[in-house]
Amino acid sequence: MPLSEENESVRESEVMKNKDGGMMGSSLSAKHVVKYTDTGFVPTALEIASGETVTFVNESGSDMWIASGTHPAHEILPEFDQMKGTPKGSAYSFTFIRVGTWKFHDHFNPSANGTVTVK
Ligand SMILES: [Cu+2]
Repeated sequence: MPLSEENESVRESEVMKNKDGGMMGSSLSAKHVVKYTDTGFVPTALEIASGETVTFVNESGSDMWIASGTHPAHEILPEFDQMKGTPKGSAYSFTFIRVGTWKFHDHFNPSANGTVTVK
């Protein structure tokens, strides 16, 4: 089975900067999306600004439980934790405030993981 996992860095965050007056109130737009697939997260690493929201979309065939590292304690950013599993088609959004590099994973399948860097 050819597993061509070429995660070329997808840098949507660089392209979509539109913060200048802050008058649009567009906090609901899903600017940063991470898909959870049967082969893992896509992309596995992304970079955002503090105050931005990342939406994790479950496109896998299994339940998804997003949580911060380190499995199983999730202590690096405890509030970044879905706290439950949700099925295919569901989504979990989290707004990152704290600057840092935050590892995340699927709590059901911790080998599926990635990193959000907040600047
Ligand atoms: Cu976990």
